[in-house]
Amino acid sequence: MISRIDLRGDALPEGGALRDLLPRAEFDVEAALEKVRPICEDVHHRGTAALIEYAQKFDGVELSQVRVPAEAIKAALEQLDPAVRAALEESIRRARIVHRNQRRTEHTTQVVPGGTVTEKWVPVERVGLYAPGGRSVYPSSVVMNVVPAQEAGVESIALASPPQKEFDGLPHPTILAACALLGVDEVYAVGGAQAVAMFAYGTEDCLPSNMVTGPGNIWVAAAKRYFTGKIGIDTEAGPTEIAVLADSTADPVHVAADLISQAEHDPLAAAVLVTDSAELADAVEKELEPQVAATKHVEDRIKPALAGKQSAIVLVDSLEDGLKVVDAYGAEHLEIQTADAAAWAARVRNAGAIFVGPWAPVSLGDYCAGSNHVLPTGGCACHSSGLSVQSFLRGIHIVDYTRDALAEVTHHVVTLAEAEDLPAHGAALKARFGWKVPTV
Ligand code: HSO
Ligand code: ZN
Repeated sequence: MISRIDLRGDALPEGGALRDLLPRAEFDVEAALEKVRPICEDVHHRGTAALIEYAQKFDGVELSQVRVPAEAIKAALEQLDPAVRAALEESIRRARIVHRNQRRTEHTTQVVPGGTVTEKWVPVERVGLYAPGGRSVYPSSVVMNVVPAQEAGVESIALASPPQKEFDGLPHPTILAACALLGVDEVYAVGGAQAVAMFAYGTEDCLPSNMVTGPGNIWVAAAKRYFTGKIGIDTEAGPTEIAVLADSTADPVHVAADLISQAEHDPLAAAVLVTDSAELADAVEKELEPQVAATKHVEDRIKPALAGKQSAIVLVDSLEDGLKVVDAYGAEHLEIQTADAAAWAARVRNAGAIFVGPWAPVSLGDYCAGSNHVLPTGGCACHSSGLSVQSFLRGIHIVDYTRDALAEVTHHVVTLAEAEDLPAHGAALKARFGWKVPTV
């Protein structure tokens, strides 16, 4: 069901070479880009008419408008199962506590007497959030996108989610109900690349956004790549990944359950166990069989995900080597199920989020830990973070110098400008002092 990679014996290779030995899904966004480009440009030129056509073509629904009426959002909340409502409210409450703490404060640094640099934090004005439909209807992802944007102070938040045939062309009712709970009233029944294009270019119904965030399938990822550099984009979301660093103290029942939990997302999802214990490896492998058999999305997602080349049990000589492996891998989610888990967790450099010890499974983080579940995948954890308040803020430097403070440093600026063959840069300062370098 799951392959093995045995890295015991020889010394581990370093960095990139080690990474090449580790499993990873192929997620060819470049190829999808070719298909996505004409869709985006069509939305640019024909606006809502194009969106309605794509809803018919890709989602099989006839829409007369793409904006979801306020009554439909209200009705979705009224019809929401009370237990789901209570759970979503708790998820929102916990996420708010954590994300509120991420707010940045303005900082003024006095560089020299009379010379200050203030960094002020300004929210992005308008963001478009994407919530997938189809296989992955995740109201929890609505929470994870909306809460940081709101806590950052974003004024204008719009959300798009694919129209669903069985709900009269509206997005899934739980998505709409989550919007209602979060106070998001601008919602569009638009899916895929066309939703990203709608947000990026704007249409007659939807103002353009400065930024688009949210997970999605390969078409959404390709559209985000298409607009990178034109608008703000969070990291491209690839298939979900879980890595578990475990030793002989780990409970194989927990480890197997956690690997399966993320394999449940997608046939391309990755489940990787890194362990120095061959006994644990055997026990987890044995445990996978009955647990997989007892769950739901077995044939279409879990089995292909576990059997795919992106998943493996990696055997190492020691936890020190295991640490090197998980750092080289840079998992979206990393669980540490070892003795002294907190100490090992503190040493990890590369992971989207780290889950410490036996009582912090990834599923907790997916819904109710307070942490964000929109996290970097595909090794991007080596350079990027998950979604946070910071994702929606810009730090702007405000430079304020007095005449004396400028005079004092002018000779340095003029020297550097000349060294770069940019004399007009120096002249901009000299112009203020009778075209001379002031002596102070
Ligand atoms: N594990 C997914 C998020 C999710 N799980 C949504 C359940 N619902 C990616 O972090
Ligand atoms: Zn999940």
